Amino acid sequence: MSSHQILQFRSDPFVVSPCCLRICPKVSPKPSLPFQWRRSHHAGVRSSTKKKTQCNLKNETPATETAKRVYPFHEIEPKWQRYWEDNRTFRTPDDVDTSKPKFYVLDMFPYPSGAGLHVGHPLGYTATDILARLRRMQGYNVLHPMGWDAFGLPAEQYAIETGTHPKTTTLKNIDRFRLQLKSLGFSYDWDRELSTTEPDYYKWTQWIFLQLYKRGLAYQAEVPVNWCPALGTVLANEEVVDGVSERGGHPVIRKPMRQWMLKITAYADRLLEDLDELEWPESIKEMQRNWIGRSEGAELDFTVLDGEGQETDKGITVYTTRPDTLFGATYMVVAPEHHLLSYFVTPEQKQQVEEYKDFASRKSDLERTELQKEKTGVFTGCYAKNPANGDAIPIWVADYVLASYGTGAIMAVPAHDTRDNEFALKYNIPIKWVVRNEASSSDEVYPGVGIIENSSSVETGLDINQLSSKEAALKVIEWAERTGNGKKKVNYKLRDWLFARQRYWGEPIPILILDESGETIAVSESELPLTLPELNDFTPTGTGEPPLSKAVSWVNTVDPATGKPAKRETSTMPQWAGSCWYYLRFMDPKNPEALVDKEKEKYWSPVDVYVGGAEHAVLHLLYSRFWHKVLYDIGVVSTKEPFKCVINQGIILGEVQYTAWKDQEGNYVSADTEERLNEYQQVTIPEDKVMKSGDHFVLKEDASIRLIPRAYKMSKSRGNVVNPDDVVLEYGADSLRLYEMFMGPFRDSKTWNTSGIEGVHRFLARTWRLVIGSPQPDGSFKDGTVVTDDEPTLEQLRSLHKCIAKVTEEIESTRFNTGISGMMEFVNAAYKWNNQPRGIIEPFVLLLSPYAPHMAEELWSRLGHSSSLAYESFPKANPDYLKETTIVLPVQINGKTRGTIEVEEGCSDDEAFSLASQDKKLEKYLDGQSIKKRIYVPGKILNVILNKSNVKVTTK
Ligand code: ANZ
Repeated sequence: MSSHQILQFRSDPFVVSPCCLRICPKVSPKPSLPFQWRRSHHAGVRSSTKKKTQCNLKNETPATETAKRVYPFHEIEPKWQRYWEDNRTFRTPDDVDTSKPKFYVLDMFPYPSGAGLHVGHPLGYTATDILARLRRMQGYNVLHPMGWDAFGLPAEQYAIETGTHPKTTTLKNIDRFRLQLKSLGFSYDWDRELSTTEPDYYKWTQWIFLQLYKRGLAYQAEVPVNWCPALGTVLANEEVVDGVSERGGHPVIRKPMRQWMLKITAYADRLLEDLDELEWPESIKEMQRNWIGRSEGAELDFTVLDGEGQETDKGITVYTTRPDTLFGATYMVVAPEHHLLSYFVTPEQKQQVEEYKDFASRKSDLERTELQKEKTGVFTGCYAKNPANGDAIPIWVADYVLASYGTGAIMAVPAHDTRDNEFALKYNIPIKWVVRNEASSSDEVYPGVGIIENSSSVETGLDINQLSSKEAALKVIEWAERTGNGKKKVNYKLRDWLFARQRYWGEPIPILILDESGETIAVSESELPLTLPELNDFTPTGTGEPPLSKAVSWVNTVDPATGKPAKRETSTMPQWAGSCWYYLRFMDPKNPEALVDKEKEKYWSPVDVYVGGAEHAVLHLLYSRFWHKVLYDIGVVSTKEPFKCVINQGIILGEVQYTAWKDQEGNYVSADTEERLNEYQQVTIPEDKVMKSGDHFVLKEDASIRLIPRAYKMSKSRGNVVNPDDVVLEYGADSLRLYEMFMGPFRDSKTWNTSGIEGVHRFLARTWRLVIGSPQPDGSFKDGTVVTDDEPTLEQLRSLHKCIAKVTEEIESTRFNTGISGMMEFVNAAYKWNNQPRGIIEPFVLLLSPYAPHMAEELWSRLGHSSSLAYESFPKANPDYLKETTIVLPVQINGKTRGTIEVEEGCSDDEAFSLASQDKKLEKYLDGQSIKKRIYVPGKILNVILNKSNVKVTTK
């Protein structure tokens, strides 16, 4: 999760990373091959000695394993991809029959990075693809589109370094991503593909901006940005590491600059309230609630005192959620940026305060509010009057108070606030306890609520002693409102959204600024899109002016209404913009007249299932919900919320790595014997040199040396990145899809394990052989199948319907991994049959198709069907075959009960007898005996009468 969640106070939105809906980690070490089938030999064969996995269904020996697991995925997969493409199989027509139910399933669209797809991408994409394929087969109209969140920094940085236009880089990367996605067999409607960088698309992003502007929801304000004097540029937050620029390590300061802001705070309450009706994971909703951070409290006024202790006409307003602690306020703190600071700082303290302000300007809000960081601050030399009791309390300046939250000033109550307590102890400020309960002690900070004490003043007439915190807070607010000392106040941690970047590769903001008056004017809607001017030089201007200011002829223009000279806004939109509303455009991607046609929107809204990384649980989802609500208010969309159900897939960590430690002599040191392991040299041990011993991992060569196993996030530097292209090349797309679904519960983090792919690959090969038959001596497979037209037996029908019920239920509940187990069980059972009836195999192929669509299509076609199975009816489980129908039948030998057997309810005399004679316990009575008579009462008893002379005498 992004570190932003641990912010105590919502810092300005600039500190959060820009949204490209990318899945982290996003790098892949190998320059990827152009994607298509580059090997014509048996790409599926890998002379592997890797150990078997859970899904090795049969104990095949390694020698036969290689030959057996091959199936011609390298022929099948491109063939079906071509078929789908040529036939536009997954196209959702514009004029769908709207009497049918709809299903809109969406992936968070990727940022097409130069590194290509990462194995994290197909995790979510396979899940949505399975859902899309299932719903199509269940008769829904399905919308399953894909596009590109393609504006952003990397292409621009690449342009600065190489001179390649970001557009060129972006198009190249998109082409590669598209090929890669197609090679995985995802059933996207490629006719609806869009990119946020296309003028036809960003025309509407700009249009939405204009609607916000016209409603006063887009405005300009002076806000602090990350300014790097040495590089002469404003930096995005992720380009600043520990206060210096990531490139070059130059100091970065916070500098106020005029910026475009979006008034998301105006929607704070609705963003909060409407969360309740969403089918989202509670954890995401809670993260959104915390981010919005609604708190109720009071604004209280403290009068500033002069050198003689007399009241001045200046006041400091604080925001507090604990008005009940007012009598415990023994000092005040203002943020270093507080607008009144320079008015009351005394001449003696001025220099110290200035130095402190400078010191604080180099820190991010995140650093400033980190709880564990030591608090720092400077006394202003000035005092204020506590309105409750008239006490003169010192005013400090400290950076743990943020200018951007509340009023930028606090009343500090060191007995009841942890940060204030730490600060007061450090600077020797009095501490006064005013809240008690049984959990509080007399000399420790107590942040909880309780009964109020030490809180009465004859002078001001305020007495809250003996009240509960809640009652006291109400009384203080009522008193403050009556006496003019303050008022009730609701606050939000959510800040308005900083909506401008000093960058080239983004949507131009459609605003003109009149030269004469500085007045801002909206570009007329009919002039949209306002296209990005061509530029050859992308380097920063050095002045903080955005690169677009270099496009002089574009910048200098006139206001068409008055003919007055004007300049175009040169900041561009942040990367979040394009991803805020793309789900709407997919409903009607080519409409030149409107952002989305009203009827189409009504039919397709809301997105039924939205899948993506947890890193977008807050900002992307919040920003799009905000825009959606604005669009709802102006009648563009018909629903209050854009996404009905959101699912975050887990992260895929790299393969487990084993670490050992060596001492100075190069001898191994066991991880459990030494305490100070970090003093030793770390070495990574290859998997084949490791073995498991009890719960631990040890060196094979010396089992006394314990190792530490750990899975790390995939990263270039660790060299543990898995490239999906390589997996597809070696095992096929169906195996990759199946493996990613089989790794574990969809929402959990999982570790990559190559032998796991081999396991699912073997399952697919077994399925193939089940239907097609064994390979011929040269390894090739016959055309056609081994399927017969026999009537299925009851047992076969039961296996099939159990599998149908399981797969359907598991997909519906997004438990994709256990759906696969259901199919594995079926294939296991089917291998024991001596025929494979069509009535069983055909439905099974349909069941398999959402997971392994290439193989399923091939089998379907070999089963004699001439078109794709994509719109065949998904099999339905017949409840008659799901009933538990076995019973326990007592077996008597010569009238004496000797044991029991488990039989199918309606089984025949012969079947019952055959089971009895195979039963371990009964075998000894029946073996080699001549049978006189069998008395079988179905469902009740089997009695076997033996010929007398043969009766064995058993003595007990
Ligand atoms: C006095 C007090 C006493 C407070 C006490 C807390 C506990 P939430 O709940 O997150 O809204 N505060 C207010 N503005 C601040 C700022 N700009 N920077 C840092 N801290 C600020 O937090 C509100 C509380 O955080 C406020 O209530 C204030 O401290 C502090 F026993 O006031 B309190």
